Amino acid sequence: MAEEIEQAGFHPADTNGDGKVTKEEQELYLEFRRKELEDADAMRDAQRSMAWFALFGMLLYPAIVLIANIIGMDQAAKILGDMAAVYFVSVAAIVAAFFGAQAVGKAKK
Ligand SMILES: [Ca+2]
Repeated sequence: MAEEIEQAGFHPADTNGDGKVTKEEQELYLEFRRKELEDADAMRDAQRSMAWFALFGMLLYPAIVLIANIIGMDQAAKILGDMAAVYFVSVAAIVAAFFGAQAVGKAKK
């Protein structure tokens, strides 16, 4: 922390630049950092649930086509079959992007 302050020339919490960190500035700074961490946490949760949702959709897709076929919705089964190629590529891209982003995030640390 001390090195960072020396490099930047000022303390990040010192918003009015007088070289001192008052109690209010300290509180504001900590509040800001806390919000940043909470946002990052919420983002990770959202990405994770999205990846799971996409994955389940991919796994259930053939079952849904089969069910549509069995209960006699031939038109629905045909449309789902036609959509499958585009759907699988899109979902694979989402899941790949998720794991790719995770790998990059880990490599940075
Ligand atoms: Ca100050």
